[in-house]
Amino acid sequence: MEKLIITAAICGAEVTKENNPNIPYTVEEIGREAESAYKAGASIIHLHVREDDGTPTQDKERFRVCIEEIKKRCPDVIIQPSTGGAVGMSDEERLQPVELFPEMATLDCGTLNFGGDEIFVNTENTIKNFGKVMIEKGVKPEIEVFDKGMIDYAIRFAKEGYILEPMHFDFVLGVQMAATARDLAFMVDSIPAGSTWTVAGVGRYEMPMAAMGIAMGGHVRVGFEDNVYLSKGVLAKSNGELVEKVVRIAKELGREIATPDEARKILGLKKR
Ligand code: KMH
Ligand code: ZN
Repeated sequence: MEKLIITAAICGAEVTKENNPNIPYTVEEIGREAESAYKAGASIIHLHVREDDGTPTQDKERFRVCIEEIKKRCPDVIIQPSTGGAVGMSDEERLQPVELFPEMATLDCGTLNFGGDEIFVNTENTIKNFGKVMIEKGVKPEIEVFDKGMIDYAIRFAKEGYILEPMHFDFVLGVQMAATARDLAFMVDSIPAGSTWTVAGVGRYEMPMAAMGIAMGGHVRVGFEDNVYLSKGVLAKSNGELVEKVVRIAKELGREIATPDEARKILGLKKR
């Protein structure tokens, strides 16, 4: 089997220090969490940034300093800024980190309920525009899909020229769609041949989905954005602890861990 790409989603836009005091807000904290994940075996950092008080922001300058801090600590890691940002942000706000020409960025392929009254809005025009800008800037999208219909959107938009193939998908399970073996198998079965995929199980589904992803030959995303616990009732001290757990499971199942350069090869990225 191909080597395993581990993505660490170190921060997110929703979790706070009330959920886990180790959630990073400041530039130094974001650097610290990226480094802990990288040292443990993550080759991609999925990046949201915050103001020092924890407020989520898509500010380009904040991304620039956080990316510099991460690169200082983890020179070869792949940095994947979010273009999802936080619920309620405008498209213009969300797209800002793409202006920094990252190797990758997320591309959310549909609208979904995000808890309570919150709706994470991604209209067809938003998706097409984000896809077009990413093609123009040579940024590889990680296509975030929260249900199977979003895979179908991505396939359609690829046919219409808004997304380049081969596509790389992230199945985010346990938000809109359930996180079960059947659901994951359905998603894997639904993507075009030649695509790559990773799975992010949310909350208590993080490690079961990671184990399934490893066994099925896909890739894995873990981190505070998706889950703040190392095990039931035990808060993770760092993103590194979550990545270490994935590495242990992978070793037991005979999957080697990809370095950032090996991940670049698997995903067809050009180092910047
Ligand atoms: N924070 C969510 C509203 C992404 O990074 O692209 C969107 C999100 C997905 O986290
Ligand atoms: Zn995210």
